[in-house]
Amino acid sequence: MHEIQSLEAEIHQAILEGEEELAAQIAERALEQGREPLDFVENGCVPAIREAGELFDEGEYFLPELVTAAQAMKAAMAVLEKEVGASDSGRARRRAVIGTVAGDIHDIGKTLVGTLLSANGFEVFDEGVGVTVERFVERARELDANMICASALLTTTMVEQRQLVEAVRKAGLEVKVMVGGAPVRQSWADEIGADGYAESAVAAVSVARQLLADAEL
Ligand code: B12
Repeated sequence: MHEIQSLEAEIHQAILEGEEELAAQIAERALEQGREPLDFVENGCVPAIREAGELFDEGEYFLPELVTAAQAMKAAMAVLEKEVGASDSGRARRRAVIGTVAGDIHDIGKTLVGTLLSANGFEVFDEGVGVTVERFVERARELDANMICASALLTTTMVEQRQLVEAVRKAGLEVKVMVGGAPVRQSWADEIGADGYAESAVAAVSVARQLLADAEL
């Protein structure tokens, strides 16, 4: 029992200290010990990066420390993501274009959402960060996607989600738009006319499934 707690505590500390290699090693050890990768991401890694954010807010951390913490988190996630159940792949493929909106470089949450969607039978096209509205629309059209997932982490970039919804409607695309990211709320999704919102990667999978079931795909 102690080992379980200590692995989480260890990765927490490794991320806070920006220890990239160590974080990856701890993630490997967690897998070797049969830990469920998603649980480990959510209970070990996510609280650590959030704490790094709080320390940044409080002036305890400066940007370089936040950057190295994020790098350590990504190194751990790269190890853990490989093992996030590929078991559901027999399901009918549904196509999702995912990205972080223009002007925003935060990609940890977006990548987690993409990984989980893909582990749950979606074909995911990750366009990375700084994705313009035009690019989202163009990719959705050329891939004949069922869904666009747009992540925004800054209050200043959330407006891109509104423009995205408008552009998708204007283009007449039959594609659901799902929005998310730390500052995004259901009320914002409603206000901009998005089809869906989820507060976490796990919830994003059920919302996506529901939206596409509603569309009778
Ligand atoms: C790590 C981090 C960084 C890293 C990003 C590294 C990377 N590769 O992503 C670095 C250091 C580079 C960074 C830079 C900056 N950051 Co920063 N960053 C954070 C921090 C601490 C954590 C974000 C994170 O990864 N969380 C963990 C993930 C797992 O959570 P998540 O992103 O919320 O995603 C989950 C859900 O939201 C949801 N979700 C996410 N996307 C989507 C999409 C869809 C479709 C759905 C359905 C769901 C969904 O599912 C995810 C998993 O459960 C946050 C603080 C916070 N509390 O969010 C600040 C924060 C977002 N950053 C902030 C700021 C200000 C900046 C900078 C402007 C700082 C600067 N002065 O330069 C720059 C931004 C530059 C830019 N143009 O983008 C502010 C934003 C404030 C605001 N009101 O807008 C925050 C809130 C910190 C703060 N309190 O000041 N940052």
